[in-house]
Amino acid sequence: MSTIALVGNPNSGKTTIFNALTGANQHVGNWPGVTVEKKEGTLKINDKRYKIIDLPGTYSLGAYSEDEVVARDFIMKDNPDVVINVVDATNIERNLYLTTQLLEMGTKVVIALNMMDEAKGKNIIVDIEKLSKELGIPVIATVASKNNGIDKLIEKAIQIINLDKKTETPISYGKNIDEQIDKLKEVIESSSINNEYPSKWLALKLLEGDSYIHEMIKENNSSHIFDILNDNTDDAHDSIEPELVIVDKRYEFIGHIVSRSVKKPEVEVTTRS
Ligand code: GDP
Ligand code: K
Ligand code: MG
Repeated sequence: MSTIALVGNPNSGKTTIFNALTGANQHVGNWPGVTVEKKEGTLKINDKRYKIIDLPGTYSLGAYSEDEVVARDFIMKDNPDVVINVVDATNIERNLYLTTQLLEMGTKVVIALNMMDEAKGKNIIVDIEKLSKELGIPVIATVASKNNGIDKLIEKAIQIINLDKKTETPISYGKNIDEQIDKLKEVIESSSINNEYPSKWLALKLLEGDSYIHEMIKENNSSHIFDILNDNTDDAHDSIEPELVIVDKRYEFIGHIVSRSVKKPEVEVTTRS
């Protein structure tokens, strides 16, 4: 049975979409080892069944909370066949930050651009086709609370499951960090680290100072990787911390895309003399 995971910021509409897809065929439990709620259900379309997972709402996929680790571990280790990334259309920039991290993971993604009714009310105009083209992944407009766009969304998700190609939208973090990623990637690949995670992603997380991945590498007796990491960070000593550059470049990537595909009303500036 293929698996479809719902990922998105809190209150973006994940559970509304989950309910629309699974109806009464759902089950609520807990993720092993943590108190985070696990919502699972099934969807039946044309005699085919799909497992639907409602992942905890997060703004990021780092190691800062149990929710983030549960969500990213599910994506990395359980390999859902496709991720539906629910994006709140009234707050596109912030929501796309999570999207950039899904793209970094190399997972198949389709965006449900939700809350389109509220976006309209706020005069936010989205060029869906352009947004989709710039991100390199399908974008479907939805109003989940009115069940609008859900059929089209699931049709697109299933279509992607059946495609061979993985979605890859490379984000450049600048010459310096891109080179460090490549170097670390090579070392990781020639080490004995488990390959549950793609090595390029591990390299990125190491540079970000991800505590969970650092711990995993320590436990793998691969501490020689830290020597390389330290060497690299020494080289770049005069520049700012890599994790700050990485965050910055993600926002730069988003800003570039949003400036081309989203029109918002100008904020009125009142001046007094
Ligand atoms: P989650 O935290 O991502 O699971 O978000 P929920 O599915 O719980 O939705 C948060 C709130 O937004 C709920 O009150 C929903 O009824 C509402 N909601 C969901 N989708 C839409 C939408 O497209 N438009 C509007 N106006 N409200 C929505
Ligand atoms: K909620
Ligand atoms: Mg929810």
